[in-house]
Amino acid sequence: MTHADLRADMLRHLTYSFGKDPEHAHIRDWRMALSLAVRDRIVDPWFDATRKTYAGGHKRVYYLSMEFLIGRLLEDAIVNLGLLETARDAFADLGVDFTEVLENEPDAALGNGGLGRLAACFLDSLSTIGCPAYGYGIRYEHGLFRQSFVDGRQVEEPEDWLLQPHAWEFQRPEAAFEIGFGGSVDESGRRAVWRPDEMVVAAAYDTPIVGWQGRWANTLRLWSAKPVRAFDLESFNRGDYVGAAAPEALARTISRVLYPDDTTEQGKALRLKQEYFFTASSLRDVVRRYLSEHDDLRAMPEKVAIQLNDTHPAIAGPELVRLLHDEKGLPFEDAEQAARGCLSYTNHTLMPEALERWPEELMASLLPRHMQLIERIDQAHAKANPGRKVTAIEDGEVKMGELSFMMAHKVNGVSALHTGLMKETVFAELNRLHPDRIVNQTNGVTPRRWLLSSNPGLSRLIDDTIGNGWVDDLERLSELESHIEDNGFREAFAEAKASNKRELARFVRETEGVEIDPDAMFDIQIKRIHEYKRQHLNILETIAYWRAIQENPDRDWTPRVKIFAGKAAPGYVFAKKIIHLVNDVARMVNDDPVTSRFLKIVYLPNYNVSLAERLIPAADLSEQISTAGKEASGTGNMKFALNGALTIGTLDGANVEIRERVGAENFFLFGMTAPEVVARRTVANHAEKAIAESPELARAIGDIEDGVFTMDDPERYRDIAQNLRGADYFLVCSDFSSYYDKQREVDAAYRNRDEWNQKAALNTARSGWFSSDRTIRGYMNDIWMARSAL
Ligand code: NTF
Repeated sequence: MTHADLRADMLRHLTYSFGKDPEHAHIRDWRMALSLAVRDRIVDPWFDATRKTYAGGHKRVYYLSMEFLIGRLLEDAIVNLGLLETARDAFADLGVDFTEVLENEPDAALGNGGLGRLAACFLDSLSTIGCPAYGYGIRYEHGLFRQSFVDGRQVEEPEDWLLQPHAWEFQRPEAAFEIGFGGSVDESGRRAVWRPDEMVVAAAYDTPIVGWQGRWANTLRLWSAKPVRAFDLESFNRGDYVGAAAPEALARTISRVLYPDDTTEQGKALRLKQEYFFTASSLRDVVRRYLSEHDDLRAMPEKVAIQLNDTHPAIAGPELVRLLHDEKGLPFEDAEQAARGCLSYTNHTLMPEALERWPEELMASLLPRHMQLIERIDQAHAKANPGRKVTAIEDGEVKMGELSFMMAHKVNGVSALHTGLMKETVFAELNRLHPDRIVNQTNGVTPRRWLLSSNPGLSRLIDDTIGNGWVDDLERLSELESHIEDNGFREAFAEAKASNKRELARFVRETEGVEIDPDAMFDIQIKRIHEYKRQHLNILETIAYWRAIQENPDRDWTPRVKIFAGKAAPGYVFAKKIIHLVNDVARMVNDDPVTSRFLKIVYLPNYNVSLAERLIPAADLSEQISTAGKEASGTGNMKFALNGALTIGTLDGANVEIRERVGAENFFLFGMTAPEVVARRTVANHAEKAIAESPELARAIGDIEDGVFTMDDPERYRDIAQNLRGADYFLVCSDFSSYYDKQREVDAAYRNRDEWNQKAALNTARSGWFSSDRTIRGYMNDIWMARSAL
């Protein structure tokens, strides 16, 4: 396709799809026209893929996820179709700014963080590999909230990406299911019959996901909740207009908003409804599709693999048993076995407060038949394993992790360390009973988005050095290693980074009005704000560094810019305080005439996928400083290493594997190991002891306690200080010295810029294993028993 063809297609869409005269088109009109022109190119490969899947009788993979954090889709599609230059030229002809067009697209923020972004990377890899697959989720009207700061405090505003037409989706009025809630179970007949007393319609919206070079495209099918009867005419005729619209409003609530919290359960009936809503509609769709080609439901595992992304879709176990047993008439044992053969479960966290548990009462009132089936599944498990006391129901609650485990043929963790801890801790007993069930699949990230499109400078250098075969075979980055000795290559590598940093400095100046020096070290921590991720460790170290500079301003300090971004769950008070603290410290430090040559702090608001794409390519130092044993994997850590940032980190999650691969000498390790963390917690007054041993820490805590950064409100951070001096569950104090000292090693290392560049380039060259293509192949081979259809 030439740029003239693309231009003609856009003009046609502008005129005939949107009724706009090019003379009066806004950026948004151009973006929509380009999106449709590009979408047209995806439809044929998409149909082809579906035809090939049917014709070849291929097994299909179904990825059920409450979250898909896909971000912008236009650039992804353009890059995967190889149309980047074509589109750029077409807009040059039209005299329209192409970058502005791309940046006009709102982020589809249908997720909170790592779990949702992982699902999005997996979709890209499944299509690139040509594995027949569907993503299933919820079409939230409002994605993750928009964050802004008012006087340094986080303020949340609703996000409304669907206010404007969504260019990528196709509504499927023919694919709709009625989903029930509540009611009772009639057991008088041969089969139990569930009679719900509330119904909503699940309506499907499909987004094609095209893989690298357009060889294959899969479908992301998102469900939207609609009322069975749109409108109550009787109330309307009585003049009760609000009442008339009530059924619609009630049904719609189910797909209205994404719960803005990935680590604590709100215990809300609505959340359970959302979970059942999308799981039940997806499974009905799966069974319908299977039965359109096959008739033996017992053989379903040969053609169907269903992955549960965390426990959010855990109701899939009982629901599939219900469909096969109650509705299709399979004996319970056969139904259970067929369901287990299809289902597998990924665990993404061991934090007790994040492991879903639902009160039996709530479950029984919303899903009475499922509660019965859960009891039966639990009993069957107990009977098969006599003398064992592990159960899915305990203390009046249904434990969704245990239920998922019992109903899955494979259960996986997301990094080697995390999988090991799963076996030793939460699932120890179940692992003893089913020693082959738990497997590891270390997370990965898509190189299409996280290197090729977000870091064009570095990508060009890689292309020029080793060709472009790395994009779908990322381990080929290792071929860069032999070039690292070459001065020319190292300089070009450094220049790619420097240019990304200049671009970020411009962005920070324009959006925040803060001047940062592109030659300073860019030290970046971006992720959800959580105590276990320890943004407060980072800011305490920053305060200590600031004090050190103040005391000795004439020393030759290594200039740094500390960059933070991330959202806190709206109800998580401590996390919001950490945000406020960082902003307060930033205000004071950035205005300090003595230190500001050496130290700047920037907290960028409204962290999302697009902001990550801007920040990661410009990073020198990646902060991965969680308390060991708490971060299941991390995926940001991989993106940074791939883009040539060095990591300062603990032995947690996938940091362990990153360090093994990039080499210990190219990674700044600090802090306690997971077993040391467990032991340290038993030491009486561990925090007090650590504070007594570190004057830097004592002073930094003293500063926030005495209101140094909050003259207007000296009490503001007393409780943070109190927490640190007291329980300090996440061991900020105990790890502080090790972190502070390691940061000084980082300073020294950065001064030898050539050596630093060499380490950075080695990080890129040795990160190929962290491609989500590798991860997906692992799932295909070890869990799904699925093959590429290409
Ligand atoms: C997250 N879990 C983990 O906290 C991350 O370490 C991991 O990289 C991602 O999953 C993806 O595996 C969650 O978001 C949740 F919801 F489980 F807490």
